[in-house]
Amino acid sequence: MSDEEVARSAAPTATGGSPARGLHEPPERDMTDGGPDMVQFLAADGTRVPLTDVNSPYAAYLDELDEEAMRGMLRDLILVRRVDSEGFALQRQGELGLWPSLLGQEAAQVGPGRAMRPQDYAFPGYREHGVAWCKGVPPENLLGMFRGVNHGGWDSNENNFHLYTIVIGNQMLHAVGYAMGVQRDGDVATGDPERDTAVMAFTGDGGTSQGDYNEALVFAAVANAPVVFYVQNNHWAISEPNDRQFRVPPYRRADGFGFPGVRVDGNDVLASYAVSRAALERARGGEGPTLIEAFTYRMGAHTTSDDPTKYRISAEVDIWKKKDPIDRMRTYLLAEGIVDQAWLDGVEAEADELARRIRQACQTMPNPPHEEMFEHVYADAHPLVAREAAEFAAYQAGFED
Ligand SMILES: Cc1ncc(C[n+]2csc(CCOP(=O)(O)OP(=O)(O)O)c2C)c(N)n1
Ligand SMILES: [Mg+2]
Repeated sequence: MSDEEVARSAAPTATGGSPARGLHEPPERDMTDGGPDMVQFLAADGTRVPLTDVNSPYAAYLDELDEEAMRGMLRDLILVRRVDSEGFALQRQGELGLWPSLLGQEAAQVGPGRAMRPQDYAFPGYREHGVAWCKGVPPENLLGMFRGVNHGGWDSNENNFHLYTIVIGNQMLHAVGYAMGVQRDGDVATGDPERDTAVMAFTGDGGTSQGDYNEALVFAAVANAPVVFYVQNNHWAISEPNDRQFRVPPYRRADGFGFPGVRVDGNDVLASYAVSRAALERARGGEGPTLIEAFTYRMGAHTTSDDPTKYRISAEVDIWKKKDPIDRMRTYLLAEGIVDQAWLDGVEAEADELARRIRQACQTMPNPPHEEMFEHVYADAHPLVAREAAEFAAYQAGFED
């Protein structure tokens, strides 16, 4: 039997419960093909896609990119992947309780991350390590929550990157609320590029099924809020595939809310950058929301607690391996002579150093005082929390040392 057949035959007993669903049978249509509406500039083999009606509206943003910026994009992709693999390793070595990997989604995150201006505010889910990187959040700060030593680990307002949100879709409402605040502060459509502000809200394909998501889109549309909804369609919501999530793809659903929707190749950093630039400029200019669906793939498990061989076939993963976001940008820049092997070796050395830094920061993170868990629950003191904190202190005091 092939690996795939073995996995298939093992699935019913391995998943347990009743009735066992077994491995997901992909629908007959090719779910790995983004279709003719998808904006793409870099094909999977690293060659430039000719201009078409679909991608040409975004081409001007790429003309602005000089060689330094292109190299910066590739460097970000490589370093972000290293941050991620270090997070994964630290979990496996018992240093973190959990790690949600972004493997395969680097371009889907570095594109919008680099398109945002410093004043733009990002509202992430829990997998947006690449956006965090581009917004300037030190990667070691991402680890605290997954090590269980804090509830966040960074000041949202320092880099305009909100704390991770585990409650699926919830951050979409926070983002729209913030964007409506930006509107009321008058920081939209002033024409001042340092002042005009957009908000970017990140969620996944699974997030689009949540009430919060749909409520947020209604509010944003009606308020004409300066927000960009960025759905990373990585094709899986834990073990739920796209075909159990929607019949009409996320980008087309924007029409029903009353604002533009666009599907972009999330494994193409140039395309995800250019499409994000356009949507952010629309928002800052007072033209309202845009929905971007970044068509990508979750190459790894949902988190380190998950085993995707229980529910998806390896053939699907193999198809996506050939669409790798880093390989295609590297191939393109090598062919154009924008980078060479010496430059790549330099970035690899930088990645090694970064991994060392993250590891050391993780292993030396102090355990917080127990009382700290009662802080920041509410903005102001709350009698119930105060009582619980006092009870806990009394309990702790009951121990001899
Ligand atoms: C409101 C809510 N329901 C259920 C969960 C459990 N849960 C955690 S991740 C997840 C799947 C999310 O999938 P998707 O939005 O596609 O994001 P991805 O993990 O693929 O990045 C679910 C259901 C949760 N965290 N919050
Ligand atoms: Mg998903």
